[in-house]
Amino acid sequence: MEQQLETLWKEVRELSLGTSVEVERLNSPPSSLRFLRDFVSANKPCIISDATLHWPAISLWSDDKYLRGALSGSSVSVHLTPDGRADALVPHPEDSSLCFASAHVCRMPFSEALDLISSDKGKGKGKGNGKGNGVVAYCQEQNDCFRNEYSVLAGDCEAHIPWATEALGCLPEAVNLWIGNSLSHTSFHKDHYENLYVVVSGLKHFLLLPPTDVHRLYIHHYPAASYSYSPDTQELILELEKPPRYVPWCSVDPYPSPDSVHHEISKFPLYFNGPKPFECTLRPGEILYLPSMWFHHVSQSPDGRGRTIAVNYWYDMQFDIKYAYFKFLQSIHHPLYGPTLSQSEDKDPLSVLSCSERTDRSNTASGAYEAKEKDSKEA
Ligand SMILES: O=C(O)CCC(=O)C(=O)O
Repeated sequence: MEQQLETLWKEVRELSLGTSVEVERLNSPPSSLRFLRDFVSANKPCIISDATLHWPAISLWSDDKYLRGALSGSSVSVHLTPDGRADALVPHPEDSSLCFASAHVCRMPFSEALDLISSDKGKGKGKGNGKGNGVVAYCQEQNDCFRNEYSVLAGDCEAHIPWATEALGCLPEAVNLWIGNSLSHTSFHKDHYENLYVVVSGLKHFLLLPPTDVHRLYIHHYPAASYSYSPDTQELILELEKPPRYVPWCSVDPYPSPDSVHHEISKFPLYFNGPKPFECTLRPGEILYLPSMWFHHVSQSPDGRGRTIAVNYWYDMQFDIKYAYFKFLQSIHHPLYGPTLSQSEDKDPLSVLSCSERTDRSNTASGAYEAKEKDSKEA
């Protein structure tokens, strides 16, 4: 089976995605027909340059006074972690194994959140807990937060991406805002959405792998844990969920520390010795089409004020034959892979929209929105 899977990874690149690690760039927005035919149906990413430079957000959101004034009465959701890695694998609080850690999520006045993101404390250099714990703040919540918490900014962006809406035949299910600093990282995962991702300020760096490469991410079950913040001690404490819950998550960290690089390569050879991930940096005014079920890892380089701001539009995906093929592929055991996802997680064939074996944020606290939405549709 090893050989057949390697052939699959190679053929998908040769026949459809291309053999370079670059994501195809379009100089202007495609027609809805071309977008549907060449990218959505092909489940293939692309970047559209000069797509949103006309949005008022591009100039207005670099002005702190404007943002603070417009959002002066608003409180927003902020994810707090010690090191900028939320929904990520970190050492277990009780032993040396890994657990899946969710951020401490709180609401605070927008100005306070912005100060925290831009300050030294917001960059993880604040008062520690003796174990190097600072606090890194990331304004985000994948629950349509742009249209809920930031509705006063609605006029600064388009409500939807017209050619994508026409191609996909629906309006976005959720529009989310992301404001982070250089430390905010999002670990490899996938989503069951067609994603149109727009950078407004700073740069976003994406690593992308197609769904056919699922075995290369070593998805295993990890015990769920979450951070809680104590305002008195200004510490984030990691606690395991009780009763225990297990989250299937990608094991690969694509940027291991120099100390651990050899160890990581030997643990995850299918990732490190296989085809390189697609790689791209998104600039203000550009849109990345990130197809449904593609694995993505996201990091960022801030603008002059220490921030990266982005808005993304999640459109419903079709749970069609591609999805069925993907689930079948995922169920195949790779000899180098270790234990596979438990098939018992997915007993009910009608539960495809709510099953917990999806390695995406529906397994996590921050993905509750997606899970809830999908479940309610299924019911
Ligand atoms: O910007 C980020 O940090 C993550 C974005 C992401 O994972 C998504 O849009 O699905």
